[in-house]
Amino acid sequence: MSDTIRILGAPTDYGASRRGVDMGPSAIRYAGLAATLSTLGVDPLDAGDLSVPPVEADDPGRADAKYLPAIESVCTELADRVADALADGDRPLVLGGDHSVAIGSVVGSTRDADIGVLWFDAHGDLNTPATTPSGNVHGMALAALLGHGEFASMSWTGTGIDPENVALVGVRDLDPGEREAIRDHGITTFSISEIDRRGVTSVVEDALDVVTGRDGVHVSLDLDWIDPTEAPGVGTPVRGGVTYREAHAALERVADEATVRSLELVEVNPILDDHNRTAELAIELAASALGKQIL
Ligand code: 4U7
Ligand code: MN
Ligand code: MN
Ligand code: MN
Repeated sequence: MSDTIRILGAPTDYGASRRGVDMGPSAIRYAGLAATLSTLGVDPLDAGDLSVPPVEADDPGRADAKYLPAIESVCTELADRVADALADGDRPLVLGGDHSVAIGSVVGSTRDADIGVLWFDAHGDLNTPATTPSGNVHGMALAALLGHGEFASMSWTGTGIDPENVALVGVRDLDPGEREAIRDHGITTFSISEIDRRGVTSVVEDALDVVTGRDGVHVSLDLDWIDPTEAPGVGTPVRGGVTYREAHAALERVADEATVRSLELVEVNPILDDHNRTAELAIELAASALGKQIL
């Protein structure tokens, strides 16, 4: 694999309840993404933003999966762009956008490979249209990728990923249907309480045991995984997240132990942010995941 990181912006907020994450790619670029990547000795190649179809804001379509056709269109294009980057020997770095864009990133990353998926999030993202309390597809992204419920019949979300190759890290806000999904499908899940008890390094090492050993790992980083005092610019903040250093320690372990095949930074909402600090943190964490050395 070359040392080129291909940046793909996916400026959509159709999967979220609050507007603003569609400006995530701009905020992350503005915070100095390309310059930071260059200091790591990798070549940033900015492939620009995907086109996002305009939709009528007051017509989300079905209430149990809002804006689903628009999300399908974005994710289908994103999957192709991610797969193309990998076929050219570049590593894709996807900038969300809300977490529904992960459906495109992971579908693209698995197209020609057998991968593990590491999902850092306050939430499980394991709802389906039948269990969702909100109708927001960003809360269903992982369920879609695993083909749960109605997603089993949607070919654009299909990955064939085995739930045994997925790890959820840092969750602290699950809905009843998500708990059931974790139990029924045997998805390895490390709660924030387990991080409290055992420490983030040991927990992430266990998560890495689950996801490594195949062709590479997709790292999905929802910025609401981090405590809102450090990452206030997210649409669905949940108190009690990992600290600044815990987040870095986790991604440093990822860089040490895994082949990061594809990476995404999602749910940055500049409207709710404090002087772009959440976008800055997203970049720093990407640098740690890509092997930034302190010494
Ligand atoms: B994110 C929620 F009900 N579970 O489904 C839902 F709490 O990508 C939140 O992790 C989903 O930010 C959050 O709407 C999705 C809710
Ligand atoms: Mn999420
Ligand atoms: Mn989340
Ligand atoms: Mn969120």
